[in-house]
Amino acid sequence: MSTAGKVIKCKAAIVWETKKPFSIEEIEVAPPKAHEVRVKMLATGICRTDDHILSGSIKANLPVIPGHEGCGVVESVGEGVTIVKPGDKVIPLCLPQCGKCRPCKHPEGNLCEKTDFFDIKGVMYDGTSRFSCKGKPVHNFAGTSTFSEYTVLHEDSVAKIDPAAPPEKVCLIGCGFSTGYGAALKTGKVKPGSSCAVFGLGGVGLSVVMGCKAAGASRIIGIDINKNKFPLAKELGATECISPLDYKKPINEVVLDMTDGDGVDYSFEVIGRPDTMIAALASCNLNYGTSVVVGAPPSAADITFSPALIFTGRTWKGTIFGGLKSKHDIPKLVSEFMEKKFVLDPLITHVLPFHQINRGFELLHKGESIRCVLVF
Ligand code: PAD
Ligand code: ZN
Ligand code: ZN
Repeated sequence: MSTAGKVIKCKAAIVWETKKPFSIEEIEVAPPKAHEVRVKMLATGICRTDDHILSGSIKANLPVIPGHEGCGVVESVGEGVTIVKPGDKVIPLCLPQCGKCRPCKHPEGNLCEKTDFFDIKGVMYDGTSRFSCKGKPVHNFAGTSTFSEYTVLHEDSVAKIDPAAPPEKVCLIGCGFSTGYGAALKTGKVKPGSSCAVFGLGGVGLSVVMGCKAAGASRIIGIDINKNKFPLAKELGATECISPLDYKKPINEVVLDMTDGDGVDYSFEVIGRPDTMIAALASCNLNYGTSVVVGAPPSAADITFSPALIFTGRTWKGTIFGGLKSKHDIPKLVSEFMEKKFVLDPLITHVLPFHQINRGFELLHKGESIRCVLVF
């Protein structure tokens, strides 16, 4: 029996209060309105950004259903939707691409004006939510909310992908992989033969390592306080790995020592801490080095740094979604994955049923997982 046009009752993971585990609740998902798409989720990865919502370090309106790294199949579409139809396999876009705003039209831009990452509202374009629980509206996150059996996306936030793509793998292309890989190739524009340092070897940092390797970097220094991350980092392309905990001097001085005082050509901060953002900046060459901030800063954090760090010529950049244009680049990355141009399997250390989401976050907190994928 078709569910199109009807309210769907299903399970979702809700944050009612920060610093508490998710509650798995029965929710009601309203049908998609005009230019919206209702999607049945097949798989979703757990990204540190979801944990920032859970911990409250990124402020969201509560209650909220997080999750932004998923893959699903279209259940029904609202009026006027032509880009997808029921049955299409899709990746929700945590960074939308409306195609009409200035950043969408700019060749180097990707921060679509429809983005809901800053001053987070957690509602659809008409100001209302499609989710409710116990009679109360529930907010969405990043316009995606993949921690739900069904979600509703605006058509700006959906990309159709190869129907043969395995959802429990390509869901990573919805955020972590693309962010890291794009940070190296698109934002950093790493050159062949160059040296790189990657601070933080989680799912996103390891994707930066893969991007640096794909760009032809000859030296990739992986940096993490958790040495358990080192073997995989080396498997994916890191030429050496170091832990700041093994040294008395600041880690940027260690990187300078390792590079005859030159510093690396490119450094990437993939943790989300102001102190490591400065350390990464100071690790790249003082004249022609480029440092890219990938880690999401806590909502409340400011950075104090010496202007001398950039006065000598360093470039300091940020990146959102690896500088990629989501709707345009995601289907291409999925095709490249299907053509075996890069791997995702090593990043996926755990696969759990959706109802074990709290176990998945425990693995992240304990530093035991790289990417834990939840399947529905
Ligand atoms: P993760 O928690 O899996 O990885 C972070 C890694 O950093 C872990 O291996 C930690 O052990 C390591 N670490 C923590 N503290 C330190 C330290 N002081 N020195 C060295 N290493 C340390 O997270 P992730 O890979 O999922 O995400 C990384 C960051 O990227 C996080 O802040 C997330 O919010 C952000 C992100 N940004 C975007 C974007 O568009 N810019 C997209 C996706 C994720
Ligand atoms: Zn993410
Ligand atoms: Zn746009």
